[in-house]
Amino acid sequence: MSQIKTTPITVVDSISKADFVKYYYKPQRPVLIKNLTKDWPAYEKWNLDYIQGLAGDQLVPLYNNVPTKGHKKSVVPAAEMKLYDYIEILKKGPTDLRMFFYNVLQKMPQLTKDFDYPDIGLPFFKKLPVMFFGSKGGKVLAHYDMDLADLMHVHFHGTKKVMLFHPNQAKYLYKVPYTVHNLETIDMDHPDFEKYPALRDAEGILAQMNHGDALYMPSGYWHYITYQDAGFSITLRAFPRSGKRLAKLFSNLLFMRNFENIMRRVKGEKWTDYKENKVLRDVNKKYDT
Ligand SMILES: O=C(O)CCC(=O)C(=O)O
Repeated sequence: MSQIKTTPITVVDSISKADFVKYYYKPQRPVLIKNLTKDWPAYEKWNLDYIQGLAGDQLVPLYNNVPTKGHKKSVVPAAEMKLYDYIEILKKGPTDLRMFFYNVLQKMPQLTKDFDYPDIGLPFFKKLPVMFFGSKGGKVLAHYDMDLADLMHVHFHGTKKVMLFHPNQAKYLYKVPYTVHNLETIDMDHPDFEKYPALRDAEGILAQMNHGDALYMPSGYWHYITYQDAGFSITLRAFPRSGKRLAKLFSNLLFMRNFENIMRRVKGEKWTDYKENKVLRDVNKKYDT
């Protein structure tokens, strides 16, 4: 079966700060680091039972991959339930409900004692450690992070597969205008190359993550994620400090998201349909379809 082309990510057991900066941060190359978190208490402690034990009565928003249509905002929770109950569902699985961008500092500050910001040359922003939860088979739409942060993404409890794309691959990925993701109709695991021929030219990098593995995703890198087991991850972020990337960050956060939500409110489905047709037309015109 035809698949999107990928090469395996570089994997290192451990790395010095000087080497990380020289070989990965400065040139903006992804890398999977096996032992970065072995001395974190989280490495021994973090699993679904542990998080469930600390959940209390808190309610959490849950998201799925069903596109929001009509006049709704672009990101709207599909459900809300107690974290305890959600983890129960995850353990039984499968479910398409995911927890997304859950602010650990605000919601479960006791967890911050279990991890460290590695001294690896990334200027981490310590106020926004965020967690993600998913079920076996759960998929995260291919996207890049709107804030253009450099990301250290650490996985716990099970395994997950991450397909990464350099920002220069966006032209092959059918990015929807005024969003940071590609067309929701694309199945990145079984791509329809007749309908989306540009995907044939995309070249990704594949990372297989196990418990405790840390994945460095440079600024603007696209990621498409498949949970192979129920599990969860934490992402630590370092923001751009100057130049073009900082300007783009502000334009994404202040302009793009608001513009998209205004257009959805005013035009509803006509706007989303227009954009989806436009990206198909614009990308496919180079491919003689
Ligand atoms: O693993 C996930 O569920 C999503 C992770 C993600 O998109 C991120 O860290 O930016």
